[in-house]
Amino acid sequence: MNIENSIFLKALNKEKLSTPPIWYMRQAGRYMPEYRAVRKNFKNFLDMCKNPEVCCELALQPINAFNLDAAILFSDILTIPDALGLGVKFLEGEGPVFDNPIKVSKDVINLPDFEPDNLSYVYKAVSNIKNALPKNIPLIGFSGSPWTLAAYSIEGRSSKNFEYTKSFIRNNEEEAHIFLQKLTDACFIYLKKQVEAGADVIQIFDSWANLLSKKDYETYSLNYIRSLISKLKEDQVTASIPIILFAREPEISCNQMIKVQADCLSLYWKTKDIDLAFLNGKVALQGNLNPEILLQEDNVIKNEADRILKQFKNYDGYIFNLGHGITPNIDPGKIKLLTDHIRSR
Ligand code: 1CP
Repeated sequence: MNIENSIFLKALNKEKLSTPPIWYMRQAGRYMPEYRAVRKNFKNFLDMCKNPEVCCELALQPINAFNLDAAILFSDILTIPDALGLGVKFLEGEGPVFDNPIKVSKDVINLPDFEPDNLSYVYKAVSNIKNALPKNIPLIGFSGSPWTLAAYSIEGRSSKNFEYTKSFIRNNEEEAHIFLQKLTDACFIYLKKQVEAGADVIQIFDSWANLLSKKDYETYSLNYIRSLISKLKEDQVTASIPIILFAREPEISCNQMIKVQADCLSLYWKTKDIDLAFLNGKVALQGNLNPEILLQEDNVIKNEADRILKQFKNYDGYIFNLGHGITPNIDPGKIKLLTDHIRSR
C-alpha cells in the first residue's frame, strides 16, 4: 500500500467513501500514558519539541495505539514566536508564558527577521516521522494562523478574553498589521519547509478566531489566512498540498469561510446550520464530535458518532474528527471504542 491508496487524501480530494478516514486533533498528548512517560523527562515542553527523535516517537504513539488514517507532526504552534525571540516557555499547569511579549508598538518594529533555519528541529522531526510512518499514512504539517500567533505573542500567555491583545490592535493598528504580515510570511516559509521535509497535508489552526467581531475577523485574521493560502497555492513546492483550516467559533459561516480557498474546513464542535447542499463539491469537511462526549458512557459516544455519520453520509469528502482537541482527562480506551465503532459502520 502506498500513499495513493490513502483514504484521508481521497477525502481531501472530495471523494465520497463508504467509511470516513479518522484522525483526532491533539491525538498525541497528555491523555496517553505513553506520552506522559516521555514527557516526564523534560521540564519545559518546548525543549521536548526541540528533540526530533522524541517528536517522532510521540507522533507515532497514537498511530500505533489506534491505527489512525493520518499522523500529525508533533510540535506546537508557538515555535514561530519562539524563533522570533519572544522566549516561549510552557510551565507546569500554566500553559505558555512569553519572556519577551509584544508589549508596545516599537516591539513590533524591533523584531528580528524570521530566520527559518531557527526551526530546523521541526523540519528534522517531519522527515523522521515521515520515514518512520507506514507508507500509506499521510503526515500533516501545521502552523497557527497569523492572528492566533499574534494573540499569544501580544498577550504573552493564554487568556480567556485576550483583553490586552484587543486593546493593542485597537491602539496600534498599523503595527498590528505589520506584525500580522510578518507572521504570514513566516508561516508560509515554515509550512513550505515542512512540505520539503515530507509533510503531505497542511493544517492551519485559527484557535482564537472567536475573539473577533465579524468585521475585525475579516480584517485581522481572514485576510492573512487568505494571503497565506494563496502563497501556498502559487508556490511550486506546495501547490498540490491539501490545506485544512480549523477556526474556533468564528463569527462568519462556513459558506463565507470557503472564500479563503482552503481544501477542507475543520469544524468546531459548536458549528450549527452547516449548509451541506451548498458546500458539497466545493470543500471537504472534517469534524466535529464534541470532545467532552468522550467523558460519557460508551453508548452515548456511539450514538453521537452515529448522528454525525448520518449527517455527513452523502457528503463528498468527509473526514471523521473531533470539533477541537482531545483533553488530558480523556480515557484512551474511549478513543479506541470510537474509532472501532466508526469503522464497524
Ligand atoms: O505539558 C505538556 O505536555 C504540553 C501539552 C501540549 C501538547 C501535547 C501542548 C502545549 N502542545 C502540544 C502539542 C500540540 N499542539 C500539537 C501536536 C500534537 C497532536 O496534535 O497530536 C498540535 C497540533 C498543537 C497545536 C496547538 N498548540 C494549538 C492549536 C490546536 C488547538 O488546540 O486549538 C494551540 C492553541 C496550541 C497552544 C498550546 N500548546 C500547549 C497548550 C496547553 C496550548 C493551549 C494553551 C491555551 O489554552 O491557550
